[in-house]
Amino acid sequence: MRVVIALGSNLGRRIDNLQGAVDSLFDAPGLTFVAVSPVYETDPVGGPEQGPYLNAVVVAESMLDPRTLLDRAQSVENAFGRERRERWGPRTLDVDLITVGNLMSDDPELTLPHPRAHERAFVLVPWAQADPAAVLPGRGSVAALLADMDQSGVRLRPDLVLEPPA
Ligand code: A4P
Ligand code: MG
Repeated sequence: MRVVIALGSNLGRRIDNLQGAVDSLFDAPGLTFVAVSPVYETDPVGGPEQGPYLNAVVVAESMLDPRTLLDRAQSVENAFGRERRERWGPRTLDVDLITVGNLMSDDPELTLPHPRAHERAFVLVPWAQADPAAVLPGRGSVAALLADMDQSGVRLRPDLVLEPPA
C-alpha cells in the first residue's frame, strides 16, 4: 500500500530533525522509500504562539499494518526528543500518517486519512510536489484541494534539501 507521512519541526536543528526522521523511518524492514518532497518553511497553524515550522512529506510503500506504522512514527518522534506538553505546541519532530492506502478509520488513536490533512497547506503543498497525482481518500485530488486554498503561509526553501534515506 502507498503510505504518505508528513514531517514537521519547529524546535532545535529543524532540518537535521527532518533528515533524521527520513533516515530512521526506513531503518527497519517493511517500509520502502518512494519519494521525499522539497522542504517548506511554514507559518504555525493553531496552538500557542510559536516559531515557524519546516515541513515535508515522505511517500513510501508498505505492507505493514497501520498500527505498526504508527508505532514506528512515534518511536522516531521519541528518538528526536519529542516531549508532549500541549496539543499543537512546538515540537522537535512531528511524524503524522496522512494516508495508508485507501484505509478509512475514525479511531482517535489512529484516524485515517489524518483528520486535518485536507485543510492544511503545509501538508498538501509538499505532498503534491512529491506525488502530483496524489488523491486524499474521501476528499479528492490534492491538486484540486490546493486550488481553493490559501498557500501564502507555505514558502519553498530551495536551500534545504532532504536526501533519500541513508
Ligand atoms: N493520531 C490519530 N490519528 C493519527 C494519524 N493519522 N497520525 C493520534 C498520527 N497520529 C495520529 O498526536 C496526538 C495523537 O494523535 C497521537 O497519540 C496519535 O495516537 P501527537 O503527535 O501526540 O500530538 P500533536 O501532534 O500535538 O497533535 P495532532 O493532533 O497530531 O496535531 P496536528 O494536527 O498534527 O498538528 N503548523 C505548521 N505550520 N506545521 C506543522 O507541522 N503541526 C501541528 C500539529 C500544528 N501546527 C502546525 C504543524
Ligand atoms: Mg502529530
